Amino acid sequence: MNWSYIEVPLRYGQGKHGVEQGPSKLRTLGLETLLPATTKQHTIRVLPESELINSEEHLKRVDGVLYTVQELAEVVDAEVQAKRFPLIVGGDHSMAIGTLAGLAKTGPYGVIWVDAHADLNTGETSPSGNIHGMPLAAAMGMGDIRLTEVGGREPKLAPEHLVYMALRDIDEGEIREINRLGIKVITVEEIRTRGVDVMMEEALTYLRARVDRFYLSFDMDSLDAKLVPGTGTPVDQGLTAAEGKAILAEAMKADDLIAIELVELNPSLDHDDTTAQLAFELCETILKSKENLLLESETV
Ligand code: 6HN
Ligand code: MN
Ligand code: MN
Ligand code: MN
Repeated sequence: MNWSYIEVPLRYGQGKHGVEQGPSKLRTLGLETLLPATTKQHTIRVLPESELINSEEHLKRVDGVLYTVQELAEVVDAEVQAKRFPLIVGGDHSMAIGTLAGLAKTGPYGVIWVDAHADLNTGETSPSGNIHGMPLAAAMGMGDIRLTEVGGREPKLAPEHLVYMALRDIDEGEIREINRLGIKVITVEEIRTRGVDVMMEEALTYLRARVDRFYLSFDMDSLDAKLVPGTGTPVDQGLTAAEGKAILAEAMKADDLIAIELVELNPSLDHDDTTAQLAFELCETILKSKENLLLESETV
C-alpha cells in the first residue's frame, strides 16, 4: 500500500486556538519515523489570520474554512486517483468538508464517523455557528451554498452511506435530521456490550450492502472526556483508548477502506501531552496495521 500523509493545520471551524498545531505536535512526537519511506507528504495551506474576515455569526470564519477545504478536496482526490491511501490529520473537523468532497470525485463511498457529535448542523440549526459542527450536513447538500458547493454542486454523501459510532452529544436540529434521514447510529454502550469487532462488522455489512468503498473519520472527542483534555469539545461517557484503537485496527483490516482521518487534537488545551500521546498511538495503530507491515516486509 502506498501512503499519503496530509496535514491540515486548520482552526477556523471552531473558536479555540491550538487545534491548528495538531499536525506539528504529532511530528514532534516522532510521527515522521512511522511513515513508510515512500509516503507522499502534503501540508494544506491555511488563510493567514490577518486576511480573515470574521463577519458571519451563523458561519464563523467561513472564508478561512473554505480556503483550506477547497485545496484539501483537490489533494484528496488526486491522491485517491494515484492509488495512494491518505492519512489526513487535523486540525478541526470542518476540514472534512474537503475530504468528503475530494472522495466524491471518484464516485459513491461509505463513511464511518467516530465522534461524540453528529456534525450535522447547518448555519440555521447550529448553537455555536462553528463550522466544525457542520461537515456532514454540507456534504449531504444541506446548509449554506458556499459549503455545499465545495467540489461541485451535487451532494457528496447520501445519508444511507453514513454510520455514526460513539455519538452521544447531539443538538436538537441534528436529532431531527438523523431521524428524518434514518441515519445508522452505533452507541458507546453497544460497542462496550457487544464488542468493537462485532459492531465494526455490523457497520461494514451495512455499508457494503450499499457502496464498495468507505472512509473513516476519527474525532478525538469520540474518546472519553477524561482521556482527552486536549480536544476542544470533550464529552463524558466516551470510548476507552483500547476501544478507539480497536476501531481503527478493525477498519485497517478492510481492503475497501480508502482513507482515514484524525481530527480535533488541540495541544494548547492538553495536560502533559496526554491527548497528543494518545493521538500519536492512534496514528501508530493505523500506520503499523498488520496488512501494512506485511506489505512493508514484502518489499524489503
Ligand atoms: N466537532 N454540536 C456542537 C456545535 O457547535 O455544532 C459541537 C460540534 C463539535 C464538532 O467536535 O467536530
Ligand atoms: Mn467532529
Ligand atoms: Mn466531536
Ligand atoms: Mn485543561
